[in-house]
Amino acid sequence: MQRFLVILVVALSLQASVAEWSYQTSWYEKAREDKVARGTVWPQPRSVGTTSARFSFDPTKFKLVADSGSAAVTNKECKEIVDHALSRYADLLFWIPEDESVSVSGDETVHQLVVTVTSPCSRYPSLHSDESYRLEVPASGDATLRAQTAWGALRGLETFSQLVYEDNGKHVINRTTISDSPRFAHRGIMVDTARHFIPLPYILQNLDAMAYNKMNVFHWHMVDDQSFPFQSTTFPDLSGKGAYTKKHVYTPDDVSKVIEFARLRGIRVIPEFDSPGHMMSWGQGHPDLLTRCSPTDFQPDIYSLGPANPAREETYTFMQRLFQEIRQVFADEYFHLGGDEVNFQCWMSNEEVQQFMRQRGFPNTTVGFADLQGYHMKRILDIIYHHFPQRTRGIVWQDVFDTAIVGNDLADVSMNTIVHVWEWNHTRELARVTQAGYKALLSSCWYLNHISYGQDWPQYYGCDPQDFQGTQQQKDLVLGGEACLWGEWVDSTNFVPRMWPRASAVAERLWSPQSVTDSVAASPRMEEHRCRMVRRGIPAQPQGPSYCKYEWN
Ligand code: CP6
Repeated sequence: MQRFLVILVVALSLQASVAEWSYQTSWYEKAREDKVARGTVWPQPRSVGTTSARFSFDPTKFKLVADSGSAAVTNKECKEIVDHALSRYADLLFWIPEDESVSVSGDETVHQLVVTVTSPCSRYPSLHSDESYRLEVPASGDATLRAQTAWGALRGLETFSQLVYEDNGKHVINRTTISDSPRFAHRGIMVDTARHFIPLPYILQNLDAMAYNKMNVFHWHMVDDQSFPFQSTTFPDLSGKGAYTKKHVYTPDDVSKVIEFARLRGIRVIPEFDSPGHMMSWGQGHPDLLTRCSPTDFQPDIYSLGPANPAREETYTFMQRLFQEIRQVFADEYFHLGGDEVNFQCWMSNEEVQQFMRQRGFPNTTVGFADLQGYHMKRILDIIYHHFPQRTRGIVWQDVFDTAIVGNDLADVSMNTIVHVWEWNHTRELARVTQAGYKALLSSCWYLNHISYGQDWPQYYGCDPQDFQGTQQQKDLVLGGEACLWGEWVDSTNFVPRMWPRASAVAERLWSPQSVTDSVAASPRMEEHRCRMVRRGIPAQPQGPSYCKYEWN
């Protein structure tokens, strides 16, 4: 009997201490209150007016609705985009499990968010899309979201979803007015699917994460030396012989899925088909496209196939037929045409190329090879500018601009072409490119494949695309930039965690006003944003010792 009592007392006190533990706010949680910023938005909106007046949500009753008198309902293109977004955000808005949620009866509650779109919509987003919106959670009545386009409505819905936070078992939102628009029109992520194949579900997951960060360009560095995963119907041998295996390919159906998934999130898909360099995988099925390099004393073990062979007319008829197909598959006005890192040694070693250079009067010097690269890029640009009925525009890596200057043939690079700056000393390069009147994109300081010990996002955060010597007119030529994730050391196992939340630093730099530069001030918002991504199922890596309340979904 006595023993039974002892056991009973021990059991009761244990239970009491467990209960005490589970109902007490832990010191971690208390410390965390200072580290996170609940209900804050990433990237920081242009203008936020917020008050401490607070409303609760009744998740069983709250509705996201489209304003029936507006283009969000009356215009077919708008309606499709908005309806899809309303259903996605209805799923993201509330997360507290039922057994942990507290009744809101007696609280002031928000009943609905009404989404208004004021103009008819385009089917696809573009460089010129208006993404501005105005969001109001007023003292009384419905919350409202107003945008000119469906793209603005998407950005506003994301903001609204981020304003909702959790307080003692309730979903709440502060009375708030937000007026927002992006600083740059081109806010991109470059994904390399050639060094490693990235399976479709990861590409789609990354598009979701991009939408959570208001990024709007997926630059698909689809093919490269190592593999050619794009399944072309015109030239099946490109992937048939150039992909890693028959399974490591993107079929036409896969590509359409990506484009549609991106479109519904206001994301443009810009494919890159790089030439004349980085084309070795093309040569598996079409060896005549490439220059055969002879071994040289300088590089005795040089690859036997090098850059595209610019001496043959067939090279350009091939490229034209391929681009014709790509033009039909991809919807965006822009193509990325590459043009980076051309191996002049190989061109120099090939007799046919040498003869072609003599015919054209290109000297056998660096200038001559720059001329030759310029000739190739001009042929490629001519294909897209002159042979397509639909206007198409090109983006090229900075090498094309640099060699055009060396070759004294800048006029061959159409002024419609955007120059993508990727090498170091980017401030000097941005000044030169915009001085010549070209539009520019920046990536040099946003190479997410570069890793180091510790927290590196403040470094990305500190790089500003307009921070160079030049006139306002020059700075206005900078359209934005892209975070690049080159794929040599990245596959499906580490792709998403390596990208996020480091790309979020770039997202805020490209969206928020120029004055938003303090990474210490941004840190609690970043912490909150990272956990929000984790809660939504994006495996965004930690930025230091911490925890997220919801880590196991
Ligand atoms: N692949 C291709 C690459 C790079 C480029 N083009 C690259 C070069 C240097 C660094 C990172 C990436 N891996 N096709 C240059 C645009 Cl540091």
